[in-house]
Order: sequence, then C-alpha cells, then structure tokens
Amino acid sequence: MERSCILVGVPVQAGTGRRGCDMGPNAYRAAGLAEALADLGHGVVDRGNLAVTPSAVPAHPNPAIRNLAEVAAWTRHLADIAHAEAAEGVPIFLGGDHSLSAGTMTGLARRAREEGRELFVLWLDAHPDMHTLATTTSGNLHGVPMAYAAGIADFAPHLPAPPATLEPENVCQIGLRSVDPAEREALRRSGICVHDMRDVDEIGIAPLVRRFVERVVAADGIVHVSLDVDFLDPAIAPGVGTTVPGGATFREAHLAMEMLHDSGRVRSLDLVELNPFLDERGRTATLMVDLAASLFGRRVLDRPTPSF
Ligand code: HAR
Ligand code: MN
Ligand code: MN
Ligand code: MN
Repeated sequence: MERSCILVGVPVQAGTGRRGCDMGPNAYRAAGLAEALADLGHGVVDRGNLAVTPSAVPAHPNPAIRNLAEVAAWTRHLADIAHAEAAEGVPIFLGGDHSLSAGTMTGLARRAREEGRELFVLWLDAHPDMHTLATTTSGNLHGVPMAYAAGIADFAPHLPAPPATLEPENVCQIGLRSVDPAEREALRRSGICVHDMRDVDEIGIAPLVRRFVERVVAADGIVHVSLDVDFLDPAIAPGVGTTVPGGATFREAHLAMEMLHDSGRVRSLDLVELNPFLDERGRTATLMVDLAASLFGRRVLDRPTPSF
C-alpha cells in the first residue's frame, strides 16, 4: 500500500533574524497543499502545528548566538517526531525556518538506520547552512543545521546530541550562491557533494539531479528533500527573509522535483523559510505547493510511475 503524506506544521522562527516564518505552515494550508496532494491520489493527514516549551541550556561563548534554548527544544522534539512519522508515512515538515532541519534530518537518519536503509539528502538552498556555533557571525541558527546533522562539529551540550547523523557523502547540495568563508572551509573538509549556481548554469539541473539519483539507486537508498525557498530566484519567490539573486528558475525547480518523483525514492520533505509576511499575494506559498505537487507526482503527460 502506498504511504500517506503526513503534514507536520513547524512554526519555528527562532533560527532566523526576521519575524513571519511562524506563519509558514498555515500559508501552505491556505495555498492548498493538502488538496493538491489528495488530487494526486495520495492519502493526506494533517497533524496541525507543533509547539515546544524551551528549557534552559548551557550558554555558548559566542555572544552572537540567538534563541539557543528555543532551537534546542525544537531540535529535540523534531528528531522524535521525524523518527516516529517516518514509520507512518511520508512526513512533510512545513516550516518555519531552516533550523528545523537539524531535528528532522537526525530523526530521519535514526529511522533509516533502524530500517537498515541508507539515507540520502538533497539540499536545495542558496546557502549551505554549514556554520557551527563557534563560526556563525549572524548568530541566526538557521545557518547551522547541515553541520549539525552531518556531525561536522560537536554541538553538545548546547544542542541535544543527534540520535543519528547523515553520511556527508550521502548529502548533495544544489543551488549555493551565498557561502561564508568558514562554511566554505567546512564544506571542503566535509566530503559533502556541493553544486553552486555556476554548476547549475554550466552543467544544467538535470544532470546534477540524475547523478544524485544514480548514487541513491546504487546504494538502494531513500531520499529526504530539504527545500529552502531561497533556492528559487527571488523574482519568482519573494516570500523569504534571505533573498539572494541568481537562484533557480521555475522550470529548473520543477524539473528537479519531477525527476526526484520519478526516482520513487523520496520518503520525506522539509519546506522551509517561507515568510508569508514578506510574500506577494501568496505567490511564493503557491509556488512551493506546486513544487511539492511535482515532487509527489503531478505531471503534464503520462509517464511510468514508480512505486515508493
Ligand atoms: N550564512 C548566513 C548566516 O549564517 C546566512 C544563513 C541564511 N540561511 C538561510 N537558510 N536563510 O539557508 O547568517
Ligand atoms: Mn537554508
Ligand atoms: Mn537559504
Ligand atoms: Mn556511505
């Protein structure tokens, strides 16, 4: 039997410097995410919005860091939720800022390890989010989840120890165009597969996604997609706090989603960084819903559909 999509609202904005991301989950609902998935024949369950109660965590010597206790509470809770929901269906985490991926990816990694499956992550973002607590200068913790989840640095005792971490070689980042010096160094050391926008320009999105899918299939792996709104060009997706020019086009983004769908390997999704307060008449929320629909099988013409 095919797995149902499970919508999990994650109204966290503690990881970003701008307010409004907490409205993201409800904007996806208003834009018709559940209906779009149901129209494709998927079962859809909406778990509503999560909440956490932060408790004190040891301070970090970096004075720039903001909202550490809140991010720690979300990370701990989301690791449990992702681990549990991945056994029930295909969780779709409705952010909320990208700090939520610290929790989702490590919970999913634990589930994959228990199932004896190799977890791959396709990270679509202008940013690598590879800071550690020591290297972040903005102090915005949406800039750290990849370093946390890939076990690049020890975040304890400030953030909870991850229940499992990603294999850096199983992570592929596409769309990068804003990388801080410390992140560039961390990426070089990590073994993570990275493609900046120049690669997208020169090689094209299709060969990059195809290569990634080939590696997944060779390992009989499963895929988590982490889609940051700022992967997209701000001209088509203005509803985000960190716009960076030169992002993916409408068709590049849809093609990536369509190819991922055809792989039959996608088992979970983060939709992050949508800021409805900065959006224009819901167009960014609507585009993100349409991309999710492509990821879950919307197509122009009939093509062979693989099963999950
Ligand atoms: N690298 C910058 C910082 O750490 C910007 C991080 C922005 N991150 C996101 N998610 N918007 O990708 O502050
Ligand atoms: Mn991000
Ligand atoms: Mn980003
Ligand atoms: Mn490996």
